[in-house]
Amino acid sequence: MTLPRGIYAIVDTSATDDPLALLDAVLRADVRVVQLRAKAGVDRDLLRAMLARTRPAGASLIVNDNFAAALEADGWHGGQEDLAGHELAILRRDLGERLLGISCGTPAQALIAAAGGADYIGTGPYAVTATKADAGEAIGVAGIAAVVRAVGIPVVAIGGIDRSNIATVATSGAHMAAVISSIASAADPEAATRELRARWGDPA
Ligand code: TZP
Ligand code: MG
Repeated sequence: MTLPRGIYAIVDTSATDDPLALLDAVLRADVRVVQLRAKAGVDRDLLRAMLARTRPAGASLIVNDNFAAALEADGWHGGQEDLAGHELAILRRDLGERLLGISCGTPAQALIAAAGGADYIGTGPYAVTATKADAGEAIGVAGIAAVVRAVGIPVVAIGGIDRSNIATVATSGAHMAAVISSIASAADPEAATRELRARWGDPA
């Protein structure tokens, strides 16, 4: 499946008290790629309730970390640590048509993920973020652009992306911008998402 360009909204259960309300807001703002990030574990009832919203909206729902849960959804996103002890080719095979996204900190990691059949690469952090304690040093436009140049598959930039810097992130050549706090902590998440989309360059 091809990833559309634009905003990749991550519904992180530690960043919101009401993941379904947040999901509804981003779907109203026409986001078409959503990730469920639940570091305390994926609640299957929540996942199914999310799918009941994303499917009619024509949006893809990708599950972070939990591969078995991802098989109920539209894709899986894993980091380098999630790949340890797994054969990328087997994960790719088991996902079938579902999306496979891998977080990569360097062009070298991205090349390996792309060769293993990833549909997209997540890379960052673009800027300093309080959302992920072990996100590492900010890599900026140059770091994202280096990953974009290395691979022929879509790159999703992540980390510290907000209304003030998203237009700059777009200059990296990234295909999408992934956001957690700039939507989850907004007073009006739908309006915040629309503004991010506009600043990214998405048509209204
Ligand atoms: N991976 C790298 S940075 C990050 C993740 C999950 C956190 C992104 O959150 P925010 O709030 O958009 O900076
Ligand atoms: Mg992970």
